[in-house]
Amino acid sequence: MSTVIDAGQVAEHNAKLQAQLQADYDALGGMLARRGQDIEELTSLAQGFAVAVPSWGVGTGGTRFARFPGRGEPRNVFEKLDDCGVINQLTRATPSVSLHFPWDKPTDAKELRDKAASLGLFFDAVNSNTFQDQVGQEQTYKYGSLTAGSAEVRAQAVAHNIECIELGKTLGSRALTVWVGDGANFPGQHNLRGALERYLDSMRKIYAALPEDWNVFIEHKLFEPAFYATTIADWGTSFACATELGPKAKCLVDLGHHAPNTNIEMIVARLAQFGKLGGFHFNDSKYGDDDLDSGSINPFQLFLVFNELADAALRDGAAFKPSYMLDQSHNVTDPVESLMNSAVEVQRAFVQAALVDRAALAVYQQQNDALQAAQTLKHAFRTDVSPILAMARVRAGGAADPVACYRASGYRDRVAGMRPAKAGASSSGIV
Ligand code: AOS
Ligand code: ZN
Ligand code: ZN
Ligand code: ZN
Repeated sequence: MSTVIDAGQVAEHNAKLQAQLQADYDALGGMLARRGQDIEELTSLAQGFAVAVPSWGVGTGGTRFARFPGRGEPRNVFEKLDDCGVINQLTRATPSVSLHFPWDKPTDAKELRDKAASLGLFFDAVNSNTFQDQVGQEQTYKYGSLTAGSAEVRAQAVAHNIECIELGKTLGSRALTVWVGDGANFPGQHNLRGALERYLDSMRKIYAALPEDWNVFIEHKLFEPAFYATTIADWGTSFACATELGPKAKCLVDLGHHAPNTNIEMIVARLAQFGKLGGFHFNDSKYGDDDLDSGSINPFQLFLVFNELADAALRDGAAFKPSYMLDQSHNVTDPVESLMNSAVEVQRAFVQAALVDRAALAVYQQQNDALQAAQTLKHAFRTDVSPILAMARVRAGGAADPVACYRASGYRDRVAGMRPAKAGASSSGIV
């Protein structure tokens, strides 16, 4: 496997931090042992964690107002993969990439698959895009795609999704994520029930094109770009559609796609209970679909989501395997740094959730001891598992401190020289 950053540089970085890391690790190990927890088990658990990187995340996102390009932005999917390779090389937590078509459409799929393999990467769910018009496209999505009143528009949107499945098959993906911005901006603009009927009709055709071992993930979102009535606005609609379509259809929860203060962990619990939790788009938000870095605003919520996932894993065993993906927009940071940090923050929540004393929690719940039940969760959440995460990375060949190692490597300067700025590089401002 080729590495993007010189492996010697990573080893040198780790050597400098090794004594300090070992001391912190031993101290944490002692504390956890007193609680009856084995740090080695937690470290191997952390090593087993993986979250996919979105190809669109390695470029600067932009907003509806402007996009301020960063230095050395990837100009095509091959360069995006190089950046994803760095993220995984240093974090060892992101071995897969989620592609978005047509942004990432390869001229030669095999070449793309080989490139990924050479970096030790593989492809996660593929994403379709019927929320923009592409140059040369026959029908416009201005008034919807899978739900459009026009049969021609719907046929084009269905064909695009089927093309995504075909591309995904050649790339080794096993799932298609469908997010549509379809909806209405005015009361009366369309028939609310009719739009969902058309959506289901389109999705049935896409579903029929899925290979045996594939899933389709339905991603709901409260609003934007449809500001009055988004067709797939909530998990209830998503659940109903996934149920209607069949066992390969599942729901995808993007953390930023809910009304403020929504209890997302309860949505996760519901979907898991009924076998329809397909996966996640992790990010954080303060007001809406902000697409901020995971764990940057509300790490406790992220922990509570993983607490539900840990509970579901205990109940359902190996069969419970939701897909984890990041979906963020980076406007003021180096996307590689943000994605590395975010992957680690999601991994942190995963490990913290494993620290919850579930036997004690069950007793407190039984006794209606709300205070101690809440404290049991807080106790796990307050534990700084950073040494476990760092040790997991180092043991797997990653960096003790990914951002410090990345900065010292000079990667961004190097690619800035090779990738001259291109107007409009990367995707849209919609993420
Ligand atoms: C849109 O808000 C969604 O989060 C989708 O996942 C979208 O397809 C992706 O962010 C790329 O724009
Ligand atoms: Zn304004
Ligand atoms: Zn998303
Ligand atoms: Zn979004």
